[in-house]
Amino acid sequence: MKTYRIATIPGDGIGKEVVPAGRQVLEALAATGAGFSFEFEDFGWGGDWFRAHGEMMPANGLDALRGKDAILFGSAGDPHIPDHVTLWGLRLKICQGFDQYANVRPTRILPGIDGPLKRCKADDLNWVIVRENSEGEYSGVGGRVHQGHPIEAATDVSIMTRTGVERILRFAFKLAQSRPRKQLTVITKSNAQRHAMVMWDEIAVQVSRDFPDVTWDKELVDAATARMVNKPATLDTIVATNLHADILSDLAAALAGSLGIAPTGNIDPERRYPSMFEPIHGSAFDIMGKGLANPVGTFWSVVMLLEHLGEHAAAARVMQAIEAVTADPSLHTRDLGGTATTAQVTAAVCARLAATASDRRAA
Ligand code: NAD
Ligand code: K
Ligand code: MN
Repeated sequence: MKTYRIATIPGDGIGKEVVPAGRQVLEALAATGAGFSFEFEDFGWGGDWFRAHGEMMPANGLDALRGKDAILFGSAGDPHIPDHVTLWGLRLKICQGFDQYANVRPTRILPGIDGPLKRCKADDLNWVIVRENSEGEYSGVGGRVHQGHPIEAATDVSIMTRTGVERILRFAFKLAQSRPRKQLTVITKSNAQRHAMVMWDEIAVQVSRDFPDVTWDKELVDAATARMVNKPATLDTIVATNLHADILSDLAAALAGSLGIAPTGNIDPERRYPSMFEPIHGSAFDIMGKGLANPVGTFWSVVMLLEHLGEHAAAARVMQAIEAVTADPSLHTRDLGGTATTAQVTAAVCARLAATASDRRAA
């Protein structure tokens, strides 16, 4: 029987609640005849590690992750440590260290969940946002001079390379091609950002020639926000820069009902390194430690993890279990207007997996 080696990194805040819940779902899946097993290793990196060791993860931390089949991540962000320290010291160190350059963010309205768009039918909102995850606005290049003085100047330099832009556009065209509508929207801000974004548009035209069966269009990022709200059915696969897609995907999650249900994969498409799966939300300081976190975003990330491992039947089983649970309003957490706890939702998904396993045995 195949054994997958999975690293779990809960990190901070509600990451410490939702990642153990995600692991429970994977364990329930393996226990119900999935035909494979997991070997987990848990890494206690994050704010607590920083207080003890002065860094968010050990200097050789990537070496400990290198041999894993996948990583399940929670959140980096601690109320007592500046956000740029926690983010760059942990999550971005892994994403950039393992060149996980494609960040894939599916969004759709799950059964039983009401989005804020009253005119939108569930089928009208079914998107995958592809986020460039290795450079651009989050290149980390820049600095401050004359700090604290009136003449202080500061820069965050957005670096886009032809190689980096071409590989993410190629990935997005390929993903669009694999979906039923074969449709891609390329989002830029090439009217105002007249260098890198113009290059992005040019490369999109070049890459599109290799995908004649994909219908594609361009949209400026500000107009794209309005289109997401007013005409959601006109979008399918979307590709955008690191910063633009970061913002658009929180909007997408909110339109689909809650930040708490949205998943993501930080993917190395060339499979040189392990890929990392996580809910798109952060540490949620306002609800941490209270058992109120919605674990659905983590469970959906587990589905993406299973798909990445090639376990498509198991992935479909977990997705069906999630949808059966969201369809029941008594199992909605507070962000969805309900009263269920993280533990209750987790138990319900695990029970559903057990039930479908006995159905399969009976069949
Ligand atoms: P956040 O996602 O943590 O929270 C935003 C709002 O959404 C809060 O009101 C929160 O309660 C709610 N929310 C988020 N996830 C939820 C869930 N699963 N269930 C129910 N409600 C949920 O964003 P923020 O407040 O901007 O950031 C808090 C910290 O998290 C910061 O330190 C930030 O840097 C960090 N962060 C980390 C990541 C990451 O590691 N990938 C992503 C985003 C934010
Ligand atoms: K996260
Ligand atoms: Mn974000």
